[in-house]
Amino acid sequence: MNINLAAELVGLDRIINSDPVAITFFIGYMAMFASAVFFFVERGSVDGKWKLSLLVSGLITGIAAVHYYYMRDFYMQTGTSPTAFRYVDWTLTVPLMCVEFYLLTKPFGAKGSTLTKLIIASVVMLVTGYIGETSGIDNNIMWGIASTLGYLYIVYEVFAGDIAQLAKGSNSPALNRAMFLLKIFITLGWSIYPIGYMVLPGNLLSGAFEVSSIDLFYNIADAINKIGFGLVIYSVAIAETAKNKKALA
Ligand SMILES: *C/C=C(C)/C=C/C=C(C)/C=C/C1=C(C)CCCC1(C)C
Repeated sequence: MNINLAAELVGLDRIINSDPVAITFFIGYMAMFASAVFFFVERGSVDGKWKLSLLVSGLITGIAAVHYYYMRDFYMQTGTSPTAFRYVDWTLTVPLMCVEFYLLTKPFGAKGSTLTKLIIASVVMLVTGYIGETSGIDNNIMWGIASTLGYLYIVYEVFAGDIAQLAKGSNSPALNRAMFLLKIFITLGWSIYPIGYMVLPGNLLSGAFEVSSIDLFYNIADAINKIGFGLVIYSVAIAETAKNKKALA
């Protein structure tokens, strides 16, 4: 059997023909997997209360790795967007990112109700986004707007709401720097997703990019946001652990 035919049968021709979407599914899978291993192992080198934060970072990237494994296969076999897998992944991982904000501000009095509000906002954002992506050309702008309201609520909580107020109570430079970076992630990093969504037929950027580039936007955004978010938390955990060791010595 000819090598190209064999490759086509398993969908590998997309990689051989250097399809950028297929390549980012591959790299995304490996990067998520490697990051999950890193966060799980590094749990061992941070102080008690940070272990849970690193565990959550490991779960976020680990859950994403499993979904990328399936999404990559789905894309290779069909050449279409694995939208359902994508949203299952986000429905699990975005609330876990809210948990990270909660854990960071818990020492300064974060309550369960703050976490609940963030999780409700993320579910609103994702359910309406999913309906928008699957309900066809006529309504995706409307659902996109509804989803954006959920997104803006999360941004509000982190910039001016409970999370912002609580973080002010901390006098740790490492935590303040982390909050600053996480704000950049949720404004610039997370804004890549609605830009990808706007490439859908009938939406504001339709025609500006190929439809398949939606997955390119989402794959790049996922790698930046999930791994970057985890690394920011890792860096505060390491800094705070070192500070405690010094204080004890
Ligand atoms: C790890 C996955 C993350 C951080 C996913 C974040 C997803 C979003 C911020 C999605 C936002 C959307 C809008 C704001 C409007 C259009 C529909 C969405 C769901 C793409």
